[in-house]
Amino acid sequence: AEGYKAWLKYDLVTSQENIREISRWCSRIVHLVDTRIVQAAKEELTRAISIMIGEEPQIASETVTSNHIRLATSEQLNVDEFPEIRKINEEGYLIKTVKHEEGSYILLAGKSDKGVLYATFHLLRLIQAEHSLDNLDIVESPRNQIRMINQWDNMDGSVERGYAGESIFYKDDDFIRDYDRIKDYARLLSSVGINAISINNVNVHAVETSLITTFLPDVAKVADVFRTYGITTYLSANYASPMELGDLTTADPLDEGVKAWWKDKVKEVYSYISDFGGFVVKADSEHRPGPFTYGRNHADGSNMLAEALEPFGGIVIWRCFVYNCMQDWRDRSTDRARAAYDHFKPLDGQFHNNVILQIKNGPMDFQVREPVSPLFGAMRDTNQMIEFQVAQEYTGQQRHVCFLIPQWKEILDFDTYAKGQGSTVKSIVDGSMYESKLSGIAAVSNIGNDTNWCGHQLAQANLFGYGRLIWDPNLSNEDIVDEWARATFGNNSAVIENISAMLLSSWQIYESYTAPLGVGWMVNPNHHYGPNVDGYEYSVWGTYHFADWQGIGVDRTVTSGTGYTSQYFEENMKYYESLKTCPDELLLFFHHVPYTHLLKSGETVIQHIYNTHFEGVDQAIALKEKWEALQQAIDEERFHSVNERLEEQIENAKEWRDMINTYFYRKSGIKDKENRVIY
Ligand code: BDP
Repeated sequence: AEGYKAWLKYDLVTSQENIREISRWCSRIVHLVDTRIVQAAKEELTRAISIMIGEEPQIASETVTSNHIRLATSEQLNVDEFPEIRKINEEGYLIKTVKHEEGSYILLAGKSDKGVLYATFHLLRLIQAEHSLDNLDIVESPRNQIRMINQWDNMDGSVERGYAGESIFYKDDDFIRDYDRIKDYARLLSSVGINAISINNVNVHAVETSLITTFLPDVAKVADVFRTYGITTYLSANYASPMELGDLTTADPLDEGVKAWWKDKVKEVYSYISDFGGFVVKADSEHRPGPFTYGRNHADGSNMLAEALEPFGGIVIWRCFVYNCMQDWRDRSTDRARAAYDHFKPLDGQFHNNVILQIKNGPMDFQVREPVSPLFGAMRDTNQMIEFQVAQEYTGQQRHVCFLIPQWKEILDFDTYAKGQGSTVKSIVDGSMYESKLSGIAAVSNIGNDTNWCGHQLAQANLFGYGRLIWDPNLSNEDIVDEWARATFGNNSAVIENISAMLLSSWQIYESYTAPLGVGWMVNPNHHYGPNVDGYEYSVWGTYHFADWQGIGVDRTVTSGTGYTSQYFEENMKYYESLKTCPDELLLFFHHVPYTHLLKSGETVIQHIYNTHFEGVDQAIALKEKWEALQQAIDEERFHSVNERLEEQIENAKEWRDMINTYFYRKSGIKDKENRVIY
């Protein structure tokens, strides 16, 4: 199936001229180094080139005098000839066309074998995009250290917030052991530079607790597949494991028995997986166990695990998604947006240096629009990483097109002012700003066992783009889309143009027909798909919009609201606090305003709501028209599957439009200037 191959399609090249050009360089592969990772690189090259030019390349381990691709690490290179190798980091690489009398070659060189593999995927991307190979001169290093994917897979086979079928790892409380599929996933991840994966849901239930006991041989096998692609395996751990597994009656992090238990356990894990990455932990959140039960804090909790992992080089990735999910909506003194900062900021400096805090990009929960979490930059002496959600839980669940790279890029470029102007989130999470020992980026995966991995064919762009963006946060949205579209659909210019236009506008389109002006939520409770204006309004989750007949929005100011704005550094605090400067798109996140409040755009809030909801639906319809124009240029399988989803997107967008508009018309009694809203 076409969808299965995703962006590693490697179609047969149709022009004879291009075939000659590729063959000229690629019919021989010389590897001066041979590790399992280099073997994976060779295998990928062989597979790709065989398909693209219809002829299998020859492989040799010594240099030949005819043109070839040469795989090497810094150990086999003459550093004076390739001084760039000094500039790259452990995972970086060079791609260079080297012309010699005695045989020219394309050099794919890394400081380590991982770099060789990354260079391989990069070269293949260039070939797929019909790039000339004659004068390549590329020097690359990943900007971020940990580039991670979190699977939210459960062992019963379900995937929490999974919109692409079931798990590719588990079924019926056991492993599936389909290593071919896992390998293909590893190839997809590695091809965009992902180097870490946690393979089970952050909500660790009874069965998954046994991943660190009876299932260790299986975890080891999965880790082995990922290792070949330069990816380190992690597990989500249940904080109450010692109790859950029946060994102890407490999970108190300061209890000597508990400490000893984890030390033994970790030792056992490393006896199966010598390069195990460590644990991802969701503790004291949404009914998960944690140190609070014992009157301990999150530093106590994470440090205890960190001590057990430390001798083996393992780390603890401790999530900051901690808040009271049983709060009283009538109590305005609590604000869920404040929670992460309130819990963690006071603990700055108390975490061991093999603990890293994983902070969701926004203070709430992966909404279409949120401000950046104020925790970024606020903890100078604590390792931090950011968490995104590639899975589109609140952004159309892979039934709507919503290309999220522009959102993540905006977040990474956000200036926190932590150390004055220019203190961007990207320079915090890449570790440079505070010279953190550990740093990086993680995201919730969007794949499942659907043939095309992501349910929506176009949702593959989010996984691809995630990897590319965190490798190099300075890549542009346009470049990422262009790379993905060429590798996935070929080089037909109409296809590239329309798909790029669709993806690049999709986030704004989704935003315009859903919850307005940063207020968020308004989704159906539990499954979170589709509109439900008051679905969460009078519940315990802390997710409110406070709409009444006079106005809407959450007052998070210091002056009259929850004081959330005070968690930002001064520049941003003032910026959000004042109605004059607070940007339109976040207005209702920070302020409660009358419907007649005038936006910077010149529209009133109520008219803005009406307009954007009508425009959004029109734009969704236009998305489909752009796609339909490509019918002749795209295979039937992918054409129809996307077309069906676009159909559903339009219907669902109409539902959003009508429900939201009618609701606000009734609340406010203010008519749409253009008389489109039905009472
Ligand atoms: C929310 C999801 C929930 C997750 C939680 C988390 O709705 O299923 O368990 O985040 O991140 O977005 O822990």
